[in-house]
Amino acid sequence: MKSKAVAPSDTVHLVDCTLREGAQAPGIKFSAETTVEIAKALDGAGVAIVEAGHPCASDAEFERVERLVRLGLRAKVLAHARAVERDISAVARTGADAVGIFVGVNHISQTARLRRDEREILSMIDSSVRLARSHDLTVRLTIEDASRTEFAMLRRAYEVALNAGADRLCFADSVGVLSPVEVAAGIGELRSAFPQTPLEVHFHDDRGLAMANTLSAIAAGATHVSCSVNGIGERCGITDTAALAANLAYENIECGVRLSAVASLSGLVERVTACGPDARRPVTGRHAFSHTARLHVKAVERDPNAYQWMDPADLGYPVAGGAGA
Ligand code: HCA
Ligand code: CU
Repeated sequence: MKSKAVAPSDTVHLVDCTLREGAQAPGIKFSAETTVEIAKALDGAGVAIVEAGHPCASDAEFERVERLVRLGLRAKVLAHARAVERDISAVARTGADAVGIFVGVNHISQTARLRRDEREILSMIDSSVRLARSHDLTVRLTIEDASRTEFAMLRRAYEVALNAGADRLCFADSVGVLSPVEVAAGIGELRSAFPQTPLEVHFHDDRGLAMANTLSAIAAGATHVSCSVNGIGERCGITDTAALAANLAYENIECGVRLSAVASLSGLVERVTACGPDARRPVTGRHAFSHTARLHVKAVERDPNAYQWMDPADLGYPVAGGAGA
C-alpha cells in the first residue's frame, strides 16, 4: 500500500545545485551558454532556488554566474563562497540574491581542510556571515562534513552563524556516510535545537543512500533540499532533482517543481554533459519504465499500475515504454 511520509511540513523547497555541485563532477564544464539554458529550464520547471556556481574561482566562473543573475529568473539565485572575504565580495558583485557559505569545523576540517582551530573557524563563520548580511545577501551557512561532526560542535557553529544573521542552516553529508536511521535522529535533534530556522540538507550518494537520506530528513523536518539534475556532482553525486520531484509527488509533498518537466530536465542535462543516467536509474533511466517479461507486458497493457509505481507520461516521457521508448 502506498504510504504517505510523516512530514511536519507538506512543502519543501528544492535548491538545485546542478550548476555548482554538478560543475564539480569529473569531466563536466558548463559554458555561459549552457548555464543560461539549464537555468532557464530549472526556473521554468519551478525550482525555488538555483545554485549558480562559485564566482571567486575564476573570471570565467564569475561571468557565468553574473550572466545567470542577469536573466532575472523567478527563482532566487544563490552563489557559493568559502567563509572568506574575497569569495563573499565576489558573490555580492554578481548581484546574486543569496550566498551559500560553506565551512567545516570537525577535526578533519581543522587539520586537512582549513588548517585552523575551532575558535578561528567560529570567528570565520561570524565575520563572513556578517559581511554577507552587510551586502544584503540572504545567507545559507553550510557545515561541511556535518555528518561526521560531533553534535555539540555542530550546534556551536550553527549558533554563531545564526547570531551573526544567517537565514538558513545547511547540513552537508559531504562524504555520503549517513544512513536514513541516523539522518532521522540527527536532523530531528537539529530541528529541536533550532525549531524556527529553515534547515537545508545536502546528501552525497557514496553509499547509494542520498535519496533515502533525503526523504528521511524531510520526514524529520528539513525544509530545503540540495539536489542536482541526474544527480551530478563530486564522485557519486548527490540527490537527483528529477527523481526527488517524482518521489515527493508520490509522497504528496509539494516542492513547486512541475512533474511533467522531469523528462526534459534530465534530457537537457544529459545532452549538455554528454553523460546520461544509468539505464536502470530510477525515474530517468532508459529502463525505468520498460517491461520485458511477457507476463509483465500483458498485465501492464491491461493496467499500467500492475508493474509501475508511476505513469511515465506524468513525468513528461512519451508513452508507451516511458523513458525506455
Ligand atoms: C563542496 C562541498 C559541498 C558544500 C555544500 C554546501 C559539500 O563540494 O565544495 O555548500 O551546501 O558537499 O559539503 O558540496
Ligand atoms: Cu556537495
